[in-house]
Amino acid sequence: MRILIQNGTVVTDGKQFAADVLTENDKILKVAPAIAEAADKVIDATGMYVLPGFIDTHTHFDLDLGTTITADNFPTGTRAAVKGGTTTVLDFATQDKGMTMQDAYDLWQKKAEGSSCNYGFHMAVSEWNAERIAEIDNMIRQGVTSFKMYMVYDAMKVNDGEIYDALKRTAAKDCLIGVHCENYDILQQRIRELKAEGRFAPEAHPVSRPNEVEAEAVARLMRTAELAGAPAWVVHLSTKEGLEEAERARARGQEVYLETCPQYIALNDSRYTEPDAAKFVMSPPLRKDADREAVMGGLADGKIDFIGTDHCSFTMEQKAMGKDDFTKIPNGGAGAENRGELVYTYMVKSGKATIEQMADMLSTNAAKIFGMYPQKGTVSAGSDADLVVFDPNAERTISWKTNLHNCDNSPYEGLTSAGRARDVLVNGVPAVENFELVKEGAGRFVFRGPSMRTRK
Ligand code: DUC
Ligand code: ZN
Ligand code: ZN
Repeated sequence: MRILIQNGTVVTDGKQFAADVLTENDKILKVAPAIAEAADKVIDATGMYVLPGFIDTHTHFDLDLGTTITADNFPTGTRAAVKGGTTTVLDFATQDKGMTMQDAYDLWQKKAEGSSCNYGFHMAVSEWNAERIAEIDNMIRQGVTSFKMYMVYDAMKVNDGEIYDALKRTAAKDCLIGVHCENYDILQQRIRELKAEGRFAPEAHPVSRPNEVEAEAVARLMRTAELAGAPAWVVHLSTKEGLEEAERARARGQEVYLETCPQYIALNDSRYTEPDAAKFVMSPPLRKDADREAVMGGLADGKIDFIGTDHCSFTMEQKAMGKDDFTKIPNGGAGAENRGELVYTYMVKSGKATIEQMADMLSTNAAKIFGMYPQKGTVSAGSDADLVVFDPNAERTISWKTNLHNCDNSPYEGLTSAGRARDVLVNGVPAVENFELVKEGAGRFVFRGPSMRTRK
Protein backbone atom coordinates (compact mmCIF):
# COMPACT_ATOMS: atom_id res chain seq x y z
CA MET A 1 0.00 0.00 0.00
CA ARG A 2 1.35 3.38 -1.02
CA ILE A 3 0.18 6.67 0.44
CA LEU A 4 1.15 10.04 -0.99
CA ILE A 5 0.95 13.10 1.26
CA GLN A 6 1.00 16.08 -1.08
CA ASN A 7 1.60 19.82 -0.84
CA GLY A 8 2.46 19.96 2.86
CA THR A 9 5.29 21.63 4.75
CA VAL A 10 7.52 18.90 6.11
CA VAL A 11 9.01 19.71 9.51
CA THR A 12 11.81 17.44 10.63
CA ASP A 13 15.30 17.48 12.13
CA GLY A 14 15.33 21.21 12.73
CA LYS A 15 14.16 22.20 9.25
CA GLN A 16 10.96 22.93 7.36
CA PHE A 17 10.53 22.63 3.62
CA ALA A 18 7.82 22.15 1.03
CA ALA A 19 7.78 18.46 0.03
CA ASP A 20 5.58 15.47 -0.65
CA VAL A 21 5.96 12.28 1.35
CA LEU A 22 5.42 8.85 -0.21
CA THR A 23 5.02 5.83 2.02
CA GLU A 24 5.12 2.19 1.01
CA ASN A 25 3.71 -0.31 3.48
CA ASP A 26 5.19 0.59 6.85
CA LYS A 27 8.10 2.77 5.67
CA ILE A 28 8.66 6.20 4.21
CA LEU A 29 9.83 5.64 0.64
CA LYS A 30 10.56 9.17 -0.48
CA VAL A 31 10.50 12.78 0.73
CA ALA A 32 10.81 15.15 -2.24
CA PRO A 33 9.09 18.02 -4.04
CA ALA A 34 6.25 17.13 -6.43
CA ILE A 35 6.36 13.33 -6.28
CA ALA A 36 4.54 12.09 -9.37
CA GLU A 37 4.42 8.37 -8.56
CA ALA A 38 1.17 6.46 -8.32
CA ALA A 39 -0.31 5.81 -4.87
CA ASP A 40 -3.28 3.91 -3.47
CA LYS A 41 -4.31 6.92 -1.44
CA VAL A 42 -3.51 10.63 -1.71
CA ILE A 43 -3.74 12.99 1.26
CA ASP A 44 -3.84 16.69 0.41
CA ALA A 45 -1.78 18.50 3.05
CA THR A 46 -2.09 22.00 1.62
CA GLY A 47 -1.68 24.45 4.53
CA MET A 48 -0.64 21.62 6.86
CA TYR A 49 2.57 20.62 8.58
CA VAL A 50 3.80 17.07 8.05
CA LEU A 51 5.54 16.01 11.25
CA PRO A 52 7.21 12.88 12.56
CA GLY A 53 4.69 10.86 14.61
CA PHE A 54 4.67 12.11 18.19
CA ILE A 55 6.28 10.04 20.94
CA ASP A 56 4.75 10.17 24.43
CA THR A 57 7.62 9.32 26.76
CA HIS A 58 5.47 8.77 29.83
CA THR A 59 2.20 6.85 30.16
CA HIS A 60 0.65 4.62 32.78
CA PHE A 61 -1.93 2.39 31.11
CA ASP A 62 -3.51 -0.51 32.96
CA LEU A 63 -1.59 0.29 36.12
CA ASP A 64 -2.75 -1.38 39.30
CA LEU A 65 -2.09 0.89 42.27
CA GLY A 66 -3.21 -1.77 44.74
CA THR A 67 -6.18 0.35 45.83
CA THR A 68 -7.53 0.84 42.30
CA ILE A 69 -6.58 0.44 38.67
CA THR A 70 -6.22 3.16 36.03
CA ALA A 71 -9.33 3.96 34.01
CA ASP A 72 -7.41 3.57 30.76
CA ASN A 73 -5.87 0.37 29.54
CA PHE A 74 -3.74 0.12 26.41
CA PRO A 75 -6.61 -0.18 23.91
CA THR A 76 -8.42 2.90 25.26
CA GLY A 77 -5.33 4.94 26.14
CA THR A 78 -3.60 4.41 22.80
CA ARG A 79 -6.81 5.12 20.92
CA ALA A 80 -6.85 8.55 22.57
CA ALA A 81 -3.11 8.99 22.05
CA VAL A 82 -3.21 8.31 18.33
CA LYS A 83 -6.12 10.69 17.81
CA GLY A 84 -3.84 13.37 19.23
CA GLY A 85 -0.98 12.51 16.87
CA THR A 86 0.97 10.19 19.13
CA THR A 87 2.22 7.19 17.17
CA THR A 88 4.41 5.72 19.94
CA VAL A 89 3.99 5.62 23.70
CA LEU A 90 6.62 4.56 26.19
CA ASP A 91 4.66 3.08 29.06
CA PHE A 92 6.02 2.19 32.48
CA ALA A 93 6.01 -1.58 32.85
CA THR A 94 6.11 -1.97 36.60
CA GLN A 95 8.05 -4.59 38.48
CA ASP A 96 6.16 -4.82 41.75
CA LYS A 97 7.94 -6.25 44.77
CA GLY A 98 8.25 -10.01 44.45
CA MET A 99 8.01 -9.96 40.66
CA THR A 100 10.90 -10.27 38.27
CA MET A 101 11.46 -7.69 35.56
CA GLN A 102 10.74 -10.49 33.13
CA ASP A 103 7.33 -11.06 34.78
CA ALA A 104 6.57 -7.36 34.39
CA TYR A 105 7.79 -7.35 30.78
CA ASP A 106 5.64 -10.38 29.90
CA LEU A 107 2.63 -8.90 31.67
CA TRP A 108 3.01 -5.58 29.87
CA GLN A 109 3.34 -7.29 26.49
CA LYS A 110 -0.04 -8.92 27.16
CA LYS A 111 -1.63 -5.71 28.41
CA ALA A 112 -0.44 -3.85 25.30
CA GLU A 113 -2.07 -6.22 22.80
CA GLY A 114 -4.60 -4.36 20.68
CA SER A 115 -2.85 -0.98 20.98
CA SER A 116 -3.71 1.60 18.37
CA CYS A 117 -0.26 3.17 18.40
CA ASN A 118 3.20 1.70 18.77
CA TYR A 119 4.45 1.02 22.27
CA GLY A 120 7.69 0.44 24.09
CA PHE A 121 8.36 0.04 27.79
CA HIS A 122 10.50 1.67 30.41
CA MET A 123 10.95 -0.80 33.27
CA ALA A 124 9.97 0.70 36.64
CA VAL A 125 11.75 -1.21 39.38
CA SER A 126 10.44 -1.28 42.92
CA GLU A 127 13.32 -3.16 44.49
CA TRP A 128 17.03 -3.27 43.83
CA ASN A 129 18.89 -6.45 44.69
CA ALA A 130 21.15 -9.07 43.12
CA GLU A 131 18.26 -10.71 41.26
CA ARG A 132 17.08 -7.49 39.66
CA ILE A 133 20.65 -6.45 38.83
CA ALA A 134 21.12 -9.77 37.03
CA GLU A 135 18.12 -8.95 34.82
CA ILE A 136 19.34 -5.65 33.35
CA ASP A 137 21.11 -7.14 30.34
CA ASN A 138 18.17 -9.41 29.69
CA MET A 139 15.87 -6.38 29.48
CA ILE A 140 18.24 -4.61 27.12
CA ARG A 141 18.27 -7.73 24.92
CA GLN A 142 14.47 -7.47 24.75
CA GLY A 143 14.45 -3.84 23.67
CA VAL A 144 13.91 -2.19 27.05
CA THR A 145 16.78 0.26 27.41
CA SER A 146 15.41 2.59 30.07
CA PHE A 147 14.33 2.16 33.67
CA LYS A 148 12.51 4.18 36.31
CA MET A 149 12.96 4.51 40.04
CA TYR A 150 10.68 6.28 42.47
CA MET A 151 11.82 8.29 45.49
CA VAL A 152 8.21 8.23 46.79
CA TYR A 153 5.18 5.90 46.92
CA ASP A 154 5.49 3.17 49.56
CA ALA A 155 4.98 0.32 47.13
CA MET A 156 7.72 1.43 44.77
CA LYS A 157 10.17 3.69 46.53
CA VAL A 158 13.86 2.82 46.55
CA ASN A 159 16.55 4.53 48.60
CA ASP A 160 19.38 6.80 47.50
CA GLY A 161 21.99 4.04 47.80
CA GLU A 162 19.94 1.86 45.50
CA ILE A 163 19.54 4.67 42.98
CA TYR A 164 23.29 5.26 43.16
CA ASP A 165 24.03 1.57 42.58
CA ALA A 166 21.54 1.32 39.70
CA LEU A 167 23.02 4.41 38.03
CA LYS A 168 26.55 3.10 38.45
CA ARG A 169 25.74 -0.30 37.01
CA THR A 170 23.90 1.05 33.98
CA ALA A 171 26.19 4.01 33.16
CA ALA A 172 28.30 2.12 30.65
CA LYS A 173 25.33 0.43 28.97
CA ASP A 174 23.90 3.53 27.28
CA CYS A 175 20.58 3.10 28.98
CA LEU A 176 18.91 5.71 31.15
CA ILE A 177 17.23 5.64 34.52
CA GLY A 178 14.43 8.13 35.02
CA VAL A 179 13.80 9.19 38.58
CA HIS A 180 10.59 10.49 40.15
CA CYS A 181 12.16 13.23 42.25
CA GLU A 182 10.40 14.17 45.48
CA ASN A 183 11.67 14.08 49.06
CA TYR A 184 9.71 11.26 50.71
CA ASP A 185 10.42 12.08 54.37
CA ILE A 186 9.59 15.76 54.10
CA LEU A 187 6.46 14.93 52.14
CA GLN A 188 5.31 12.51 54.85
CA GLN A 189 6.02 15.07 57.56
CA ARG A 190 4.10 17.79 55.76
CA ILE A 191 1.14 15.43 55.29
CA ARG A 192 1.16 14.85 59.06
CA GLU A 193 1.30 18.61 59.68
CA LEU A 194 -1.57 19.31 57.29
CA LYS A 195 -3.76 16.61 58.79
CA ALA A 196 -3.02 17.91 62.28
CA GLU A 197 -4.35 21.26 61.08
CA GLY A 198 -7.49 19.52 59.83
CA ARG A 199 -6.64 19.97 56.17
CA PHE A 200 -7.93 16.91 54.33
CA ALA A 201 -9.24 18.48 51.10
CA PRO A 202 -7.46 18.44 47.71
CA GLU A 203 -6.21 22.01 48.31
CA ALA A 204 -3.70 20.48 50.73
CA HIS A 205 -2.17 18.25 48.05
CA PRO A 206 0.13 20.91 46.49
CA VAL A 207 0.95 22.24 49.98
CA SER A 208 2.19 18.80 50.98
CA ARG A 209 4.71 18.73 48.12
CA PRO A 210 5.87 22.29 47.38
CA ASN A 211 8.65 23.24 44.95
CA GLU A 212 11.42 22.55 47.48
CA VAL A 213 10.29 18.94 47.80
CA GLU A 214 11.01 18.48 44.11
CA ALA A 215 14.08 20.73 43.92
CA GLU A 216 15.84 19.05 46.85
CA ALA A 217 15.24 15.66 45.26
CA VAL A 218 16.50 16.85 41.87
CA ALA A 219 19.64 18.26 43.51
CA ARG A 220 20.16 14.97 45.36
CA LEU A 221 19.73 12.96 42.18
CA MET A 222 22.23 15.22 40.41
CA ARG A 223 24.88 14.63 43.05
CA THR A 224 24.07 10.92 43.13
CA ALA A 225 24.51 10.65 39.36
CA GLU A 226 27.70 12.70 39.55
CA LEU A 227 29.13 10.27 42.07
CA ALA A 228 27.97 7.30 40.00
CA GLY A 229 29.50 8.78 36.83
CA ALA A 230 26.16 8.32 35.11
CA PRO A 231 23.69 10.37 33.08
CA ALA A 232 20.66 11.61 34.98
CA TRP A 233 17.08 11.81 33.73
CA VAL A 234 14.40 13.65 35.69
CA VAL A 235 10.86 12.59 34.81
CA HIS A 236 7.97 15.09 34.91
CA LEU A 237 10.01 18.13 35.98
CA SER A 238 7.55 20.78 37.20
CA THR A 239 9.37 23.57 39.05
CA LYS A 240 11.61 26.54 38.37
CA GLU A 241 13.85 25.46 41.24
CA GLY A 242 14.12 21.90 39.96
CA LEU A 243 15.18 23.21 36.58
CA GLU A 244 17.79 25.42 38.25
CA GLU A 245 19.25 22.43 40.09
CA ALA A 246 19.49 20.46 36.85
CA GLU A 247 21.14 23.40 35.11
CA ARG A 248 23.63 23.66 37.96
CA ALA A 249 24.58 20.04 37.40
CA ARG A 250 24.97 20.66 33.67
CA ALA A 251 27.21 23.62 34.44
CA ARG A 252 29.42 21.19 36.39
CA GLY A 253 29.64 19.10 33.24
CA GLN A 254 26.98 16.50 33.99
CA GLU A 255 24.84 14.81 31.39
CA VAL A 256 21.23 15.56 32.30
CA TYR A 257 17.99 14.79 30.45
CA LEU A 258 14.77 16.51 31.41
CA GLU A 259 11.16 15.68 30.75
CA THR A 260 8.14 17.85 31.50
CA CYS A 261 4.41 17.38 30.93
CA PRO A 262 1.61 19.45 29.37
CA GLN A 263 -0.06 19.96 32.75
CA TYR A 264 2.95 21.98 33.95
CA ILE A 265 2.57 24.20 30.88
CA ALA A 266 -1.18 24.66 30.61
CA LEU A 267 -2.46 24.58 34.20
CA ASN A 268 -1.68 26.21 37.52
CA ASP A 269 -2.38 25.48 41.17
CA SER A 270 -5.44 27.75 41.33
CA ARG A 271 -7.29 24.63 40.13
CA TYR A 272 -7.14 23.13 43.61
CA THR A 273 -9.83 25.57 44.73
CA GLU A 274 -12.32 24.28 42.14
CA PRO A 275 -15.19 21.99 43.19
CA ASP A 276 -13.78 19.04 41.19
CA ALA A 277 -10.23 19.67 42.45
CA ALA A 278 -9.63 15.94 42.95
CA LYS A 279 -9.14 15.55 39.22
CA PHE A 280 -6.05 17.78 39.46
CA VAL A 281 -4.46 15.65 42.17
CA MET A 282 -1.35 14.32 40.50
CA SER A 283 2.28 14.21 41.50
CA PRO A 284 4.06 16.48 41.03
CA PRO A 285 1.13 18.84 41.63
CA LEU A 286 0.15 21.78 39.45
CA ARG A 287 2.42 24.74 40.18
CA LYS A 288 2.48 28.54 40.12
CA ASP A 289 2.58 30.63 36.96
CA ALA A 290 6.27 31.38 37.60
CA ASP A 291 6.95 27.66 37.30
CA ARG A 292 4.89 27.38 34.12
CA GLU A 293 6.92 30.23 32.66
CA ALA A 294 10.16 28.56 33.71
CA VAL A 295 9.10 25.24 32.19
CA MET A 296 8.02 26.89 28.93
CA GLY A 297 11.24 28.92 28.88
CA GLY A 298 13.22 25.73 29.52
CA LEU A 299 11.56 24.08 26.54
CA ALA A 300 12.11 27.11 24.31
CA ASP A 301 15.79 27.32 25.31
CA GLY A 302 16.34 23.61 24.75
CA LYS A 303 17.02 22.94 28.45
CA ILE A 304 14.07 20.55 28.72
CA ASP A 305 14.41 17.75 26.21
CA PHE A 306 11.02 16.14 25.74
CA ILE A 307 7.41 16.07 26.87
CA GLY A 308 5.49 13.08 28.19
CA THR A 309 1.95 13.19 29.49
CA ASP A 310 2.20 11.08 32.65
CA HIS A 311 -1.24 9.90 31.52
CA CYS A 312 -2.63 8.08 34.55
CA SER A 313 -6.39 8.44 34.41
CA PHE A 314 -9.03 7.84 37.06
CA THR A 315 -12.77 8.41 36.96
CA MET A 316 -14.43 10.86 39.34
CA GLU A 317 -15.77 7.88 41.24
CA GLN A 318 -12.22 6.63 41.72
CA LYS A 319 -11.07 10.12 42.68
CA ALA A 320 -13.83 10.12 45.33
CA MET A 321 -11.88 7.46 47.23
CA GLY A 322 -10.13 10.44 48.76
CA LYS A 323 -13.12 12.65 49.46
CA ASP A 324 -12.29 12.75 53.16
CA ASP A 325 -8.50 12.50 52.81
CA PHE A 326 -6.50 13.98 49.93
CA THR A 327 -3.75 11.37 50.35
CA LYS A 328 -6.22 8.67 49.30
CA ILE A 329 -7.07 10.29 45.97
CA PRO A 330 -5.50 8.20 43.21
CA ASN A 331 -2.83 10.40 41.65
CA GLY A 332 -2.93 11.28 37.99
CA GLY A 333 -4.93 12.58 35.08
CA ALA A 334 -5.72 11.90 31.43
CA GLY A 335 -3.57 13.67 28.88
CA ALA A 336 -2.57 11.29 26.10
CA GLU A 337 -4.91 12.76 23.49
CA ASN A 338 -4.15 16.41 24.17
CA ARG A 339 -0.37 16.76 24.29
CA GLY A 340 0.20 17.85 20.67
CA GLU A 341 -2.57 20.43 20.61
CA LEU A 342 -1.57 21.87 24.00
CA VAL A 343 2.10 22.14 23.08
CA TYR A 344 1.21 23.79 19.79
CA THR A 345 -1.14 26.22 21.53
CA TYR A 346 1.07 27.18 24.46
CA MET A 347 4.48 26.98 22.82
CA VAL A 348 4.14 27.62 19.07
CA LYS A 349 0.97 29.66 18.62
CA SER A 350 2.07 31.83 21.55
CA GLY A 351 5.37 32.51 19.78
CA LYS A 352 7.56 30.91 22.45
CA ALA A 353 8.94 28.18 20.19
CA THR A 354 9.06 27.30 16.52
CA ILE A 355 7.29 24.42 14.84
CA GLU A 356 10.73 22.84 14.31
CA GLN A 357 11.29 22.92 18.06
CA MET A 358 7.88 21.40 18.60
CA ALA A 359 8.81 18.45 16.37
CA ASP A 360 11.96 18.01 18.45
CA MET A 361 10.23 18.16 21.84
CA LEU A 362 7.29 15.96 20.82
CA SER A 363 9.19 13.40 18.79
CA THR A 364 12.78 13.65 17.59
CA ASN A 365 14.53 14.22 20.91
CA ALA A 366 12.69 11.31 22.51
CA ALA A 367 13.48 9.07 19.54
CA LYS A 368 17.18 9.85 19.96
CA ILE A 369 17.33 9.70 23.73
CA PHE A 370 15.33 6.47 23.93
CA GLY A 371 17.05 4.51 21.18
CA MET A 372 14.53 4.75 18.35
CA TYR A 373 16.21 7.15 15.92
CA PRO A 374 16.21 7.21 12.88
CA GLN A 375 13.63 4.43 12.77
CA LYS A 376 11.31 6.94 14.43
CA GLY A 377 11.37 10.69 15.11
CA THR A 378 12.13 11.84 11.59
CA VAL A 379 10.39 12.31 8.23
CA SER A 380 13.06 10.64 6.14
CA ALA A 381 13.25 7.93 3.50
CA GLY A 382 13.70 4.55 5.17
CA SER A 383 12.14 5.57 8.48
CA ASP A 384 8.90 4.14 9.83
CA ALA A 385 5.80 5.65 8.28
CA ASP A 386 4.60 7.18 11.56
CA LEU A 387 3.38 10.59 10.41
CA VAL A 388 1.16 13.44 11.51
CA VAL A 389 -0.56 15.88 9.18
CA PHE A 390 -1.05 18.78 11.56
CA ASP A 391 -3.61 21.51 10.98
CA PRO A 392 -2.31 24.72 12.61
CA ASN A 393 -5.73 26.35 12.38
CA ALA A 394 -7.95 23.66 13.88
CA GLU A 395 -9.48 25.23 16.97
CA ARG A 396 -11.50 23.31 19.49
CA THR A 397 -12.58 23.24 23.09
CA ILE A 398 -11.11 20.23 24.88
CA SER A 399 -13.58 18.00 26.69
CA TRP A 400 -13.56 14.52 28.15
CA LYS A 401 -16.80 14.01 26.22
CA THR A 402 -14.96 14.14 22.90
CA ASN A 403 -11.62 12.77 24.06
CA LEU A 404 -11.31 9.05 23.38
CA HIS A 405 -9.82 8.12 26.73
CA ASN A 406 -11.98 5.96 28.99
CA CYS A 407 -12.49 8.56 31.65
CA ASP A 408 -15.27 10.92 32.69
CA ASN A 409 -13.01 13.90 33.30
CA SER A 410 -10.09 15.79 31.84
CA PRO A 411 -7.71 18.20 33.57
CA TYR A 412 -7.94 20.26 30.37
CA GLU A 413 -11.75 20.45 30.29
CA GLY A 414 -12.87 23.70 28.67
CA LEU A 415 -9.45 24.84 27.42
CA THR A 416 -9.30 26.01 23.82
CA SER A 417 -6.60 24.56 21.62
CA ALA A 418 -5.45 26.16 18.41
CA GLY A 419 -4.13 23.44 16.12
CA ARG A 420 -4.15 19.66 16.11
CA ALA A 421 -3.49 16.42 14.28
CA ARG A 422 -5.79 16.05 11.27
CA ASP A 423 -4.45 12.79 9.82
CA VAL A 424 -2.19 10.20 11.43
CA LEU A 425 -0.39 7.23 9.93
CA VAL A 426 0.82 4.44 12.22
CA ASN A 427 3.24 2.07 10.48
CA GLY A 428 1.90 3.37 7.15
CA VAL A 429 -1.72 2.65 8.08
CA PRO A 430 -4.17 5.59 8.23
CA ALA A 431 -5.34 5.61 11.85
CA VAL A 432 -6.83 9.12 11.93
CA GLU A 433 -8.49 10.83 8.98
CA ASN A 434 -9.94 14.30 9.11
CA PHE A 435 -9.66 14.33 12.95
CA GLU A 436 -11.54 11.03 13.36
CA LEU A 437 -10.12 7.71 14.47
CA VAL A 438 -10.59 5.29 11.58
CA LYS A 439 -8.40 2.36 12.53
CA GLU A 440 -7.66 0.76 15.88
CA GLY A 441 -5.10 -1.86 16.74
CA ALA A 442 -2.36 -0.92 14.24
CA GLY A 443 0.31 -0.53 16.95
CA ARG A 444 3.38 -2.73 17.36
CA PHE A 445 6.00 -3.23 20.04
CA VAL A 446 9.01 -0.97 19.56
CA PHE A 447 12.27 -2.77 20.24
CA ARG A 448 14.58 0.02 21.35
CA GLY A 449 18.35 0.22 21.08
CA PRO A 450 20.85 2.15 23.19
CA SER A 451 20.28 5.82 23.95
CA MET A 452 22.05 8.20 21.57
CA ARG A 453 22.88 10.25 24.67
CA THR A 454 22.58 13.54 22.83
CA ARG A 455 24.04 15.51 25.75
CA LYS A 456 27.07 13.30 26.40
N1 DUC B 1 2.32 10.65 39.38
C1 DUC B 1 1.01 10.64 39.10
O1 DUC B 1 0.33 11.64 39.26
N2 DUC B 1 0.49 9.49 38.63
C2 DUC B 1 1.23 8.34 38.35
C3 DUC B 1 2.56 8.29 38.91
C4 DUC B 1 3.12 9.59 39.29
O2 DUC B 1 4.28 9.70 39.55
ZN1 ZN C 1 6.44 9.79 38.61
ZN1 ZN D 1 4.39 8.80 35.94
